[in-house]
Amino acid sequence: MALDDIQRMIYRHAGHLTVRDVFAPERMDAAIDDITAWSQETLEALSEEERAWYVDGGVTGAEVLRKLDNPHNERPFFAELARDPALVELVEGFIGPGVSVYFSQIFFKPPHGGGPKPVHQDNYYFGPSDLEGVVTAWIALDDATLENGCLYFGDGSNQGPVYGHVAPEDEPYNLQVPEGIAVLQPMSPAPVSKGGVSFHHGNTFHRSSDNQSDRWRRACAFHFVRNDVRFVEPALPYDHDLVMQVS
Ligand SMILES: O=C(O)CCC(=O)C(=O)O
Repeated sequence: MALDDIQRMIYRHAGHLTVRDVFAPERMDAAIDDITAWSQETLEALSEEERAWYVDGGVTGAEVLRKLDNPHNERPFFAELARDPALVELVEGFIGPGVSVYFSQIFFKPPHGGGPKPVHQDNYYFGPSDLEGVVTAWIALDDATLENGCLYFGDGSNQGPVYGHVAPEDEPYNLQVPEGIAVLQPMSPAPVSKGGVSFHHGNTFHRSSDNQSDRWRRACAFHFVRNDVRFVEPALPYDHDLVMQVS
């Protein structure tokens, strides 16, 4: 699945692009089955302290995980998804040939739950040697809508600098663009239907809201990097042994 010239231009100018129907809905259903089993196993093994950070049941009161890290390393299903030839061809269209998954995440937003994710830039988290060498592929496992917490992007913020981030004292991992800078950047919503992929440049400001609907919003983000890029200044301790080369 190759990018056309217009898609490349949109990505270069806006810093993000949505491609519909990259994956069949049945494959997304299989992905949901896999993360449901994985989150059940994970919930059973969590300590009380971990529970406070990872669990978010929304108004249902049910125990639901906020996120799970590194599905490409933990689950064969997601390793295969990251290697999907159509996905890899799209990724190479943004950052060039020869790419790896640096980090990956499953995001769960249960009905009427899944708190907001504040404005941030992935390149602040990862600290790459080449800011143009990182693209996130955010795969919609469910339809992501304005009501259930789709992503919002700051158009053109990919062309600006990476700002120093701050974090609330009790959530040191929740790094975010300082309020005074974030408010100056208009953010536009990017709804994605199930099986579509929203790609964003590592500098692009993005955020999501809480889920105000009766429907789930689950997504898998693969943070891809070109193979020559080094991670010189990561803000969090990423495990470089988990980097998975896919082309
Ligand atoms: O899915 C979300 O709410 C946040 C996603 C995100 O920050 C990312 O994929 O980089």
